[in-house]
Amino acid sequence: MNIGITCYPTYGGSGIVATELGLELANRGHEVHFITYANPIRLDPGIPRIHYHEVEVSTYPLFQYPPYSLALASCMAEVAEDYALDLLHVHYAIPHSIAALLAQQMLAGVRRLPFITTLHGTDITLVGVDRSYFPITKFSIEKSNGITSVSEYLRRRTVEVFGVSGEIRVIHNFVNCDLYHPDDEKKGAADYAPPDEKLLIHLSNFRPVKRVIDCIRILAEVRKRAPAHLLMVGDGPERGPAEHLCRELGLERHVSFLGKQNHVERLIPLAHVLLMPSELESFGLVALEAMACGVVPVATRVGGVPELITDGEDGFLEAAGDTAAMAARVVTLLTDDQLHYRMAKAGRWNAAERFCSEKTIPEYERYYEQVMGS
Ligand code: GMT
Repeated sequence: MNIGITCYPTYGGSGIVATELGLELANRGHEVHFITYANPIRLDPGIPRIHYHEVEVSTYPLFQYPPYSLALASCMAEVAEDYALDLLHVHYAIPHSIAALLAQQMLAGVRRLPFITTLHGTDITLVGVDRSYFPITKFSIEKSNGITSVSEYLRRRTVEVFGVSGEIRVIHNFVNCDLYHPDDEKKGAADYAPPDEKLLIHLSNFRPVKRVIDCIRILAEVRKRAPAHLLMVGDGPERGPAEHLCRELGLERHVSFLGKQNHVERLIPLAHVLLMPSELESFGLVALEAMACGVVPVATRVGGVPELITDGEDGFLEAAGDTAAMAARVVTLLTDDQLHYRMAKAGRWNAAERFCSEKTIPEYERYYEQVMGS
């Protein structure tokens, strides 16, 4: 198939899923065309069957807001025609879905261009419900030729909030279990902390919904009972406040802010525990990546997270904001090696059995064929 993929190429779960999906599809022999405003972060150049088309958004003094969605629609239509695309797959509804609809209409009479919208979370739970975006989000979802959501929770929310009556296919996020795997020796941890300190890790885009500051509070509690060092990976608006809190609590030496990292599969396995104290996650991709690496997630019981993590078996779930409970779970994992071993193994098993790319990519392929044939 010739597949066009549009996503936010920046540091966010939806862009990562779209990029990994494109790579896996190319690996299976499909031609994949990324249509984005920048090269997606996990996309290294020179990969066979991967093509990248940059959306250029010209500015003009009259435009207070450059019309990105229009430039995107034009680029989608152009690429679809030039490269005989069979299908567009857009990740994150706003504004990608409406741009795909425009591209489809621009090509009417020239070629058929069905499009699939994958809903990721904040496009429904935060941005989509905003009054200014609600009607267009609902419209673009209803006009999509196929809709998928990354969790059952998100499917339900979409039906509740937008009253969508058509099918929303749940295709859970996935992980490449060959790339993301445990490192039992964790030798690289010595680059960050002395040998008696185990590593905790947090990765996100540091937006308020991630409750990044809770990670610092959790570490402060944990260190009263067990030696630990925290790796903070990513960047965003909450980084400043988190660094400030570290200084206030005298934790500077025990937290490393690493900024945005491309090869997180090399960092995650160094840790013992992942902290994901989010207010809301429609899925929680980073928890899946951690489980594939044998790193036990201590997370919140929100959104679609319980579809991935079974509390007490392959991770721990607590209420959002309950940093004391999360800290207690972390201490248990750092001090009880047998429990940690059991839960790490269970997490790896869950990731490999239920969420590995070999299982999920064919689900997307089958859905593409269904949508193209309908
Ligand atoms: O979490 C973010 O802020 C980024 C956002 C995105 O769309 O880029 O992530 C959402 O999509 C991820 C990939 O499907 C999910 O794993 C995240 O749970 C989801 N985030 C939220 O629902 C807050």
